[in-house]
Amino acid sequence: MVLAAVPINVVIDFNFDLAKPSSIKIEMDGKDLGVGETVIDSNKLSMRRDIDPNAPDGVYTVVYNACWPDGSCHDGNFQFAIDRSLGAGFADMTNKKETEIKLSQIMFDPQNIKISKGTKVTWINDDGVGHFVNTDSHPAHTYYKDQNSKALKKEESYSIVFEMSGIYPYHCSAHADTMIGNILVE
Ligand SMILES: [Cu+2]
Repeated sequence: MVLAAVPINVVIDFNFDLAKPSSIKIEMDGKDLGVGETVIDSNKLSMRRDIDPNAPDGVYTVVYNACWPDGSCHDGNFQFAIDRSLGAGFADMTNKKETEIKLSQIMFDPQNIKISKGTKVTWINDDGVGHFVNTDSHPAHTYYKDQNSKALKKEESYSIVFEMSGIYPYHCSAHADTMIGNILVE
């Protein structure tokens, strides 16, 4: 995955209960860009760690140690990249109090937008089929838990205000493979 800005956190989902001392490192060139402690979510199925908001462009390796309540642990890793030049392709909605995204023809329109901190984003369903707004990844929807709507029928809408800089990848959980979008908060 290549992100157009620094993620607000790195979250990893599991299908078993996590326990201490589970940990996440977010490494580039041997340096850990993670900030603060690794946090296990209250349902114990996800763990997350913040990342330095000034993390540079490049490829990151997430190295994690996931522990079970019985004390056994296993390691894993995966990569993601940050490339701020991708933000040039985003629709510029900065310096607005509010902006709208249509759910139209099973797509988010516009698909990728750039906004300023404090902007209210409203999604409106123009389609006859139901849609959702869900934070990545699918189906756990844990990256930014505040960005999860109920099922939206035609002409129904959903709004949230984005207060923190970073990239917010999201999707519609009814059309998770193709109906995807990004909010870049400057
Ligand atoms: Cu949909």
